[in-house]
Amino acid sequence: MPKKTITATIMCAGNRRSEMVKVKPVKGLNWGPAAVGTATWTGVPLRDVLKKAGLNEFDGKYKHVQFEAEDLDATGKNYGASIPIWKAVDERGDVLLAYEMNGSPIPRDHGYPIRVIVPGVVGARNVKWLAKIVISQHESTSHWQQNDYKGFSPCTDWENADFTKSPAIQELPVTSAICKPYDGDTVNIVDGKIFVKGYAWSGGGQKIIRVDVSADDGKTWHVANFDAQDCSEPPRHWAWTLWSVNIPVDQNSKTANILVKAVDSCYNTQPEKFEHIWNIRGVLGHAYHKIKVHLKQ
Ligand SMILES: Nc1nc2c(c(=O)[nH]1)N[C@H]1C(S)=C(S)[C@@H](COP(=O)(O)O)O[C@H]1N2
Ligand SMILES: [Mo]
Repeated sequence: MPKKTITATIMCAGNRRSEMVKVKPVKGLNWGPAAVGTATWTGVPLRDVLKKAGLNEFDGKYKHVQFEAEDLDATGKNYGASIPIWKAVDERGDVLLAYEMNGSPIPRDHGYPIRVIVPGVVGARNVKWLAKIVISQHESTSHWQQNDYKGFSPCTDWENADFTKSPAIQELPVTSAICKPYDGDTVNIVDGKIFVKGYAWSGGGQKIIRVDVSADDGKTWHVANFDAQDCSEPPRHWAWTLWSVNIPVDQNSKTANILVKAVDSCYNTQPEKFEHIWNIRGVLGHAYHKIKVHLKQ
């Protein structure tokens, strides 16, 4: 079976939960903007394996592909997830049964020996330590597919949350983050400007078309340069865009509030505040990334 290599960003649904908990407590680990990674993955296309197993993608008999893993959760059940069948059989979906990460066998922590790579889709469906594939009429019955990794209104609490009413997260919304400087750093001003860099990414293979950065709390915006971008044909922009900008700052001020927001090829962008997207599980946290730095002349 011919192998295939893609570069894809794997983003946790709880990326930036640490900012959401500042609004109100949520359930889940306190990930910051680093609950994300990008790697080059090599494997065989899942569609080829399904075809070889006799799946006729057009007969409409099956709606989901379920993945079961070797690891067990706290209740003793195997980790599991599923994706819609269209994503699995579409040649442009690029779903891989990967056995190499960055040209070497996948490290144990990242899913050795086989990991499903579902590019453009939330980390939770990129199942590591793959044990079993099931094609089905139904989504995975795992806790992670049914009763977790779903979005809710800010007014929903654990008493009134109905997990059957929210769809499982698959493609994630557009997001971005400042990686340098860190929040609270002291930054040198050079020719009236400071240097800021980070990443931007959108789910579903959407391309990042622009990144806007502000160093005055949103009064003025500057368009960042792209230092690395996934140049694949749409809709296959699976890897993040790395951006940077030299941004003018108010030299009379001791501090600057830096904001970033990205725009994807659907012209979707990020919400301003975590307050308005807060949810009980702290997922889908893609509000503007905001840091405060101290300025040094
Ligand atoms: N088998 C298995 N696969 C899994 C998980 C898991 O707990 N078990 N966690 C998922 C989640 S929630 C994320 S965000 C990614 C993290 O991938 P990484 O460890 O390569 O960064 O793996 C996904 N695949
Ligand atoms: Mo995750």
